[in-house]
Amino acid sequence: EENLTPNFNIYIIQPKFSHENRICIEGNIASGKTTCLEYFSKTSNIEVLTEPVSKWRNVRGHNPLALMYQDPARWGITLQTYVQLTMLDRHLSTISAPVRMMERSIFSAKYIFVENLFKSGKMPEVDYAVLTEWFDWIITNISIPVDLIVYLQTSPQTCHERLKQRCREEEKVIPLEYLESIHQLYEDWLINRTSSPLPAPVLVIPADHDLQKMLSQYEENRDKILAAGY
Ligand code: DCP
Repeated sequence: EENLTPNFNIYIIQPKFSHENRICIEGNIASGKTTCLEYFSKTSNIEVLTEPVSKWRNVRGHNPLALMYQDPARWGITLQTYVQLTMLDRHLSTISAPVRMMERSIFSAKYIFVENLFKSGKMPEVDYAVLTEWFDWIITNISIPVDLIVYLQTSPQTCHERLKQRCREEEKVIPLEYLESIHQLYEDWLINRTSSPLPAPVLVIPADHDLQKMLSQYEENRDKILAAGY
């Protein structure tokens, strides 16, 4: 029988290197993902993609990140639609080294941030439904390979302290409770494994420590991280 369904596999990812390791660094807001990425960016043969947060703060002169924090019920879908696009673009961009490390993923954007907005009653059900349809379409029709998730596991209190020190204008309104619910969603996804599917194996790195200790932990885990996918 003729198959009338169009073939939506529009992205054919050709491996460029004999092994390609795609590593996603995950963790709460201000858990130290950027520091981790910066540390490994000094290693040769690694391509590091930081989170496109500058785009979320400026799309054609608009700041959907700030709008989302000001009025999540109105602007949550606006930010999260754009986050989903920028994440997809990152995942699909041509890989330029045998190892690629990126900050967060299209998976945590949906399973953590969209889920949090909806569950906390800050996103209308219709917005959640539309975002979910988009996400489901993307992951069924487009291949998004991930070989390892590195979970920087923090306490919400530590993130709150770091957030206050960092002083990013948009984030001044984030209360501890917000970080607690993001934390719980991460734990249910990556540790308890009771919520959403895992796209890759998970390596957990305790991340409440000071910078020096964090850097030595990254060094200790270097081989485990970089050998992912082999
Ligand atoms: N954000 C969001 N929805 C997403 C992804 C991120 O609302 N799907 C928000 C949370 C933060 C901002 O975007 O306010 C930047 O997020 P990150 O925590 O990923 O970036 P950080 O710079 O905080 O990471 P780190 O401090 O760990 O380096």
